[in-house]
Amino acid sequence: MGFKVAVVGATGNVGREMLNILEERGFPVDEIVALASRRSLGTEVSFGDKTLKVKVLDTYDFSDTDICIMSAGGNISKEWSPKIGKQGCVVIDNSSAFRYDQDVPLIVPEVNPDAIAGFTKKNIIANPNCSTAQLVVALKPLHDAATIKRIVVSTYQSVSGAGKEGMDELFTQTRAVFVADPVEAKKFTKRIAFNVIPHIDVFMDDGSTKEEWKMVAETKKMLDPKIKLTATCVRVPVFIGHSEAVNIEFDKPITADEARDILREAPGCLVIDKREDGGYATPLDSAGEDATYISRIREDQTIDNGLSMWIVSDNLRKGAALNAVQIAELLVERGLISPKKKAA
Ligand code: 11C
Repeated sequence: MGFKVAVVGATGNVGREMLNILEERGFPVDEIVALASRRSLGTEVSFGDKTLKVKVLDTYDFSDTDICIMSAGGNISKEWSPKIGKQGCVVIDNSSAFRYDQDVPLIVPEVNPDAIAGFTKKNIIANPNCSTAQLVVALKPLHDAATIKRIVVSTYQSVSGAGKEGMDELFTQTRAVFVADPVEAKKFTKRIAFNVIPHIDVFMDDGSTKEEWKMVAETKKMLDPKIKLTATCVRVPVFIGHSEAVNIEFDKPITADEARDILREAPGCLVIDKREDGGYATPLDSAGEDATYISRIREDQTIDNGLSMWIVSDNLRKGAALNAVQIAELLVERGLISPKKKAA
C-alpha cells in the first residue's frame, strides 16, 4: 500500500533532488507526479529508472493525491498550498511562505518531531531554510545537555541556495575570468566568482538581511524561543554545501570532549574532528551526503560555558529535499496519513 505523491517545482535544483531522495530512500510511492509551471510543460525528469513528463500545476486536481512536496518559491506556495491542503492533500512546503504561521508546524525530524501533529489545521507542514536546518540538527542535542543561551553564527552559503541560476552564474563568471571575457553579475548583487558577498535575501529595517532574520525566527520556533541568536549570512563561491562557524554560550558547563561525545550519538550528525591537517569536513565533503558534519569543536576561553564549532551540510539535501522527504516519512511512521486510494 503506497501513496500518490506530487512534487511541485520538479524541474528545479531542489525538486529534482526530492525525486531522487524519494526513490533512494524507498518512500512508499504508488504513483508519482512531477508538476511545474506551464513553461516546463514537456520537460522530462527522472524518478529512479523511470522518466516522468512534467505536468502543469495550474490544471492539476489534487483530490486523489496524498502528499504534495512543494519547492516552487514563496509566491506559488502562498497561492497553491492552502488550495491543495483544502483538497485533503498534505503539503510539505520548502518555501518561507508558511514557516512563521502558528497554525503550520515547522519541522526538522531530528529536532521537533512531536510538533508535526499540528499540521491538521491547514494540512501544511513547513520545511526550514537550509542554513537553519543544519544548524538545529547540531544544536538540539547540545541544548538538551547544557541549555543554549546565545548563538553567534557566520554562514558561508553555496550558490545552489540561489537555485540553478546561481550555479550557472558562478560557472559562467569563473570561465569569463579565465578567458578574460567581461564578467556580468545578474543573479547576485556583485561578482561571486573569486569573491564573497555578505548579503543573502532582502535587507530588513534593522540592517540585518531576511536570511539572517530567518535563522533567528526558525531556531526559536523549532528549538527554543528563549535562545538568542545573531547571524551574518554570506554567499561564497562554492557550488553545493553550506558551512557555518558557530559560537555557542551555554547555561551549564559543557566541555568540547562532552559535546563531541554527545554529537557522535546524535541523529543526523557526523563528527569529523581530528586536530590535524584535513581532519575536518568541508562543503565538498558534504555534497551528495545526508549528514550534518560537525568539526573544529573547541572551548571558547573568552566566555563561561562557551564552545565554537564548524557545521557543514548539503543545502539541497538536509537543507531542503532530504528534510522534506523525512517529514513525509514521519507522517507515515506516526500513522498520521493513509493512502486515499485503497489497494484493490
Ligand atoms: C540561500 N538559504 O542559500 C537560501 C535558500 O528560505 O528557503 C533558501 C531560502 C529559503 O540562498
